[in-house]
Amino acid sequence: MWLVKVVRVFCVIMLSLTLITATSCTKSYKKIENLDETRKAPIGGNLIIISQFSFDPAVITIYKGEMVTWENMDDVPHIVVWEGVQSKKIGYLEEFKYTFRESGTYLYKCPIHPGMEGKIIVK
Ligand SMILES: [Cu+2]
Repeated sequence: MWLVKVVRVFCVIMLSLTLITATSCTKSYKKIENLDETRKAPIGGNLIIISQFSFDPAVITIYKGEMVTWENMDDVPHIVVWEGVQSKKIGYLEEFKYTFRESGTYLYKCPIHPGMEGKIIVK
């Protein structure tokens, strides 16, 4: 008789574990789905590295409302400028962040160093 009880308890535990696992899987799936819909924080981020007097990547495509970060790896300061916007001097290992609220094509440059140019396409 004790064996039947042990088997019954074991079955209840296994069933509970299955339900818990199924529920948590559904939840994490929904989270990923929501993230994809809003695209607020894409995997990898919108990071532009300033290195050896150039922007890498030179061209990026983002969605309206997303933030772009420029990080300077050069030991000289750079500035990021486009129509109506100018960053502070971005020193070595410093960052400049900007959130693009309007769609369009933004051509930017570093006014200190001719030839340093980049492009942000905002959809
Ligand atoms: Cu520069």
